[in-house]
Amino acid sequence: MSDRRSFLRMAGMGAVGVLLAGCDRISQSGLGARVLGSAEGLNRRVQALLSPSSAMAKEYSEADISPVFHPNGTTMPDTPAYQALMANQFRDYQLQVDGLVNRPAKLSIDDLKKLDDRTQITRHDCVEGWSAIGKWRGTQLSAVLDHVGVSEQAKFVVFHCFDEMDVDTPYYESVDILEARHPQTLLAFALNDQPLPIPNGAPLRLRLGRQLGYKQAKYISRIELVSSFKDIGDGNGGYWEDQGYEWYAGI
Ligand SMILES: Nc1nc2c(c(=O)[nH]1)N[C@H]1C(S)=C(S)[C@@H](COP(=O)(O)O)O[C@H]1N2
Ligand SMILES: [Mo]
Repeated sequence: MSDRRSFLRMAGMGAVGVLLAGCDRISQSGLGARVLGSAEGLNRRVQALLSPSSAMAKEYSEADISPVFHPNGTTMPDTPAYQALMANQFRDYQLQVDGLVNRPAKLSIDDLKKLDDRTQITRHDCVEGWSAIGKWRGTQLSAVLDHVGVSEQAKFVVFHCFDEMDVDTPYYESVDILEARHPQTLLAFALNDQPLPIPNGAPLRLRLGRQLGYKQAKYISRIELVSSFKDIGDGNGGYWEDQGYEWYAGI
């Protein structure tokens, strides 16, 4: 009896361990993702009942800003393309926007600032169980979408990142057009009044007000408008989604 109980306890702890390690590379087993997946499925149904898709995430005051914004996942992409940009303080960086758009574009950080420049203080929640409040400055993604003109067939916005989680497996994420056009969806280039630090995704990262940490793609190289993400990665809409996480990660 007691053996069985301690076994169950250990098994339970194992699952929690995998869950907590979720965003780090050590969790490749898929177990944590499945446990998490069912919790998130429930979360999504509750969320759908409670909050319309237009709901705003809470915005905080300067006094609420976390003293340290803990970096997680990749903290220094080692790909040659990224290293080359970094060597020149990202001055040559251009965000590529293409796919199902009328006018594909390459936009520097200055170009983005001219399209839209705003600041918001919101909370980031990681599935590992930590949160941090940060002051983000960036460009509304909807301003970028208006600039390039989105084709009618486009359903999703895919964020391609510079960092590779495995050989030839770049980090990526995606959201639907509604989430992309939410007023709090930003392409952020500054955190807490400083240019975005490298560990937090320099020079440009996604900030969604209402979804979990792994959706907040760092080190964005390219934004692609698509009608389906089945041909990207393993076809589930994101690196962690390909490991079993829910695509919709509402908070
Ligand atoms: N490109 C890229 N984006 C990423 C990750 C990553 O490893 N690579 N990790 C995700 C996870 S799990 C979290 S919690 C947040 C962490 O953001 P931070 O480093 O600014 O805390 O970035 C997300 N975006
Ligand atoms: Mo995370």
